[in-house]
Amino acid sequence: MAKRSFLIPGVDKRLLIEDSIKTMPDLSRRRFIAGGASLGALTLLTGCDVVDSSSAEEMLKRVSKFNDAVQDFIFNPDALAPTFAESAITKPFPFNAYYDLDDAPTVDGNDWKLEVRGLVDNKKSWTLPELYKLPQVTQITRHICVEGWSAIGSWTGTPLRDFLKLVGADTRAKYVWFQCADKDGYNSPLDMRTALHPQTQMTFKYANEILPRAYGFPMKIRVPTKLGFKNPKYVVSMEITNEYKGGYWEDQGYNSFSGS
Ligand SMILES: Nc1nc2c(c(=O)[nH]1)N[C@H]1C(S)=C(S)[C@@H](COP(=O)(O)O)O[C@H]1N2
Ligand SMILES: [Mo]
Repeated sequence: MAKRSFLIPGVDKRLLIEDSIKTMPDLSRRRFIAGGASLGALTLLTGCDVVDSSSAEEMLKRVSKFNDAVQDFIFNPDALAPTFAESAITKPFPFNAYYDLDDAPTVDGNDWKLEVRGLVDNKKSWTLPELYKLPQVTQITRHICVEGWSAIGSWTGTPLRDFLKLVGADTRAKYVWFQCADKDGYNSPLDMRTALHPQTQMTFKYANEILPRAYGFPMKIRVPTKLGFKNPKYVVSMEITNEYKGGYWEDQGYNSFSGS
C-alpha cells in the first residue's frame, strides 16, 4: 500500500515546516531538527490540527511561542504527555488504519493469546482473562496521527513497564517489537526507554468499555508520547530484542523515533 500524503488542502507541508523552523528559538530549532522535523511533531507541539491554511497560520503563531517545557515532552523520552479532563474527549474518536474498518481484523478473544518472545525469562503466552487480572489504570491523552489529525481519548490498561518487569524482560535490550493480526501485517518497534515510560500502556479498554474492534481488540499499545502509527492495535506478540526489525510505516520512511 502506498504511503498516504498529509491531508492539508492548500498548504504545502514542506513550506509550513520550513516556516515553523524559522520562528523557533535556537535551542528549540536544534532539538526539532534533531528529532526529525515533521508535520506530526508540529501538531504534537502546538495541538493544532492542520486542515487548512488558517489553521496552518495558527500553528505558526503557536510555534513562535514555544517554550522548552513543551519541546521537552516530544524530544525528551522521559517527559510526560499532557492528560485531559473527560470533557475534552473527542466524540466520535476516529478509526484509522491502512485499510477501511470493514477490513479490520476480527480477533476471537477466546482463542487469542499474547505471545512473549526474545530476551525474557518467562516466555509463557497470556490469555485475555489472565491479562485482565493485572492492575489497570486509565489515561486521557491526545493521539496524534502523521496524516494531520489529532483526537483526545480515554484508554485503560496495564503499564507496559509493569508487565515487562513481571515477565522478567531484559530491559537493557534496545527494543520491544510488536506484531499485529492485520491481514497484510502490521508491526512496530518501540525503543526500550519509551517501553518503560510510565504512560506507555497495554490497553484493554477504550472509554471504559472493552476495546472495540475499531480501536484494536483485544489489545493495543497506547504510547501517548509517540505518534499514532507507533500505537499498534490488534497486537498478537511482543519480542524483546536488540535487533531493529522495522515496522509498517517506519519501513516507508517515517522516523522510528517519531515523538516527531
Ligand atoms: N495493527 C495496526 N495498528 C495500527 C494501525 C494499523 O493500520 N494497524 N494504524 C496506526 C495509525 S497510523 C493510527 S493513527 C492509529 C489509529 O488508531 P485508532 O483507530 O484507535 O484511532 O493506529 C495505529 N496502529
Ligand atoms: Mo496515524
